[in-house]
Formats: sequence, structure tokens, C-alpha cells
Amino acid sequence: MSAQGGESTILIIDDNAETIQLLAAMVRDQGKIIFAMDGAAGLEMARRQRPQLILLDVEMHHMDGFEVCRRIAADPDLPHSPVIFVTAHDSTESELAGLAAGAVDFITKPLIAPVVQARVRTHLRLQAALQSLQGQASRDGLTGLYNRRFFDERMAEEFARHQRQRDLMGVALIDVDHFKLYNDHYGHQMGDTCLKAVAEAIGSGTRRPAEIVARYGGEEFVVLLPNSDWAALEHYGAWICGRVAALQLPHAASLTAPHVSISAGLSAILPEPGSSIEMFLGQADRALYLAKQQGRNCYRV
Ligand code: GH3
Ligand code: MG
Ligand code: MG
Ligand code: MG
Ligand code: MG
Repeated sequence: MSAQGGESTILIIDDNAETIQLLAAMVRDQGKIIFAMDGAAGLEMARRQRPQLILLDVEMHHMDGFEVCRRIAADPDLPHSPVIFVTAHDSTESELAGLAAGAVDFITKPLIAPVVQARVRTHLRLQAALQSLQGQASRDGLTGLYNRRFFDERMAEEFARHQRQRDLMGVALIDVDHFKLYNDHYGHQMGDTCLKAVAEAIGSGTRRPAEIVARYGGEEFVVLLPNSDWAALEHYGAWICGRVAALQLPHAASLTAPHVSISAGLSAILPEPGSSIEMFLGQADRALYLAKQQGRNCYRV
């Protein structure tokens, strides 16, 4: 099972069509089978399809299995799918080289169906458990959005990527207006329910899959807006404030509006060697402060 609870995908990379057929027949009940016939094609397929398990040949033209395995371990754009070598190389040396390259297991020919199936089953189970734990560890318990820790990790990756690609990236800091007054008026439990609704509106409001929405803490949210210029930020700010206001969640104690509202501070940066994530978020925080000062239920860039 994959992290989403659906069917697992098993990628077979082998330059021999017969081996692919044989392996596919053995493990076809355990997941969706995809295959590639050389290392480069296999890596590209792994990047796009994010398989839960890779069955990998050792000897292949151009790029051997050890190199494929090392690249999977080293490249942040590739999923860290567990790799099982399947090979006629039955020496201890080969097995050690495969494990050193990052493989979780090493199966030698002749292939015995129940043995292959048992090992594949074990590694699929471990991978499903790992993905489930990783999913939980990256989420905020109340809202289901990503948590701060996950956001900080992704922010660091995206900052580096935008620096390499010399492209502007944007961020939005979002804070619920007069939320202390909401709790005081309606009680903490209603406050929680309100936060969930606001989080849902912000989280389901991503227009592009690359946008990352997280609970930054308390009643604050943060949205990473990749490849965004100032005009895109203006657009997002207006749009997200309108989206939350449109929920029309009553807030009788608010000094801003009769409904729950948010303020947003947005900032864009072209990451350069001298710039830092702290500067970037600091800019957004100052913009948020201005939005609060200048009336709330609004955004500033
Ligand atoms: P402002 O418009 O200036 O942001 O005013 P505010 O009242 O929203 O800001 P303040 O920082 O004074 O208060 C934030 C409140 O958010 C206080 C805190 O109890 C509440 N809060 C933070 N996290 C949660 C939560 O998980 N659940 C509930 N119910 N309340 C929370
Ligand atoms: Mg082979
Ligand atoms: Mg081969
Ligand atoms: Mg706050
Ligand atoms: Mg607030």
C-alpha cells in the first residue's frame, strides 16, 4: 500500500525483457508494475511515478544498477524508494556493493517465486509504515495542514532551488484577526472549530500543486508561493482575504467585521548568496504588521 492507502507501484529496471516479464509475473498481485530497460529511463520513471519499491538489475549498459541506486540516494528530486537488487551476480562482493550503494535487499538468480514475493511483501509493508509515519510527522494535528517543521524543511529546499534557477519566490503570512476575542466570546472549543474552517479555506485554496500551506503556529498560517512575482502576490493576497471573509463565520466580538477575517503580509525575493530565509520571512512579517495596523481584513506586500 502507498502512503495514500492505494495500490503500491513497483518499478522494475532491467535491460532484459525476459527478466522483466518473469519478475512482473511473480509480483503482479502486490502492486502496479511499471518498468524501464535502462538506468536513465528508470530514474526518470522513478521521478515521475514515485514507486514504493524498485527491483533493480546490476549489469546494464551506460549506467549500472549500483550507479542508479547511488543516484536515488543522492538526488533530492528522486523519491527515496527502497531498492532491491535482482541479479545473477551472486558474489559476496556484489552483494556488499549493492547494500553499500543504498539497497535494502539483494536477491540472486535463479529466482524463486515465493522468496521474491516474501521479500517484496516485507519491503512494501515497511515502506507503507514509513510513509504513513512521515505523513503524520509532517502534519498539524488540529488542522491537517503541514506543520512548521515540514514547512521549514521545504522552505530551505525551495530557497535553494529558486537560487539555482534565479527565479522570484513568494511567501504569505496569514493571521486571524482578533482571535483572542473570538475565544473569549465563543470559547476555546469553538475557536478550534473556527481555526479548522479557516485552515480548510486556505489549504484548499492552492491554485498550483507546488504551493505549500502550513500552520505556522497558533492562529497563523504560512503559504509558500513558488515562482511568484509581485503581481502574483497582490493577486493571492486579495484572493485569500476574500476567500476567508466569504466563509461568513460569525465573529460578534471582532472590532474589524461581523465575521471572521484574516490579515496577510506578503513578500517576494530573488534568493541570492547574501539573502536569507530569515530576511525573507521578516519582510512578510513586517507587511503583516502593516496590514494589522492599517485596519485588518486586508493584505500588504
Ligand atoms: P490580532 O488581530 O492582532 O492578530 O489579534 P489576535 O487576538 O488574533 O492576536 P493575539 O496574538 O493577541 O491572540 C491570538 C489568540 O489565538 C490567542 C490564542 O489563545 C489563540 N489561539 C492560538 N492557537 C489556538 C488554538 O489552537 N485554538 C484556539 N482556540 N485558540 C488559539
Ligand atoms: Mg540482469
Ligand atoms: Mg542486465
Ligand atoms: Mg497571531
Ligand atoms: Mg491574530
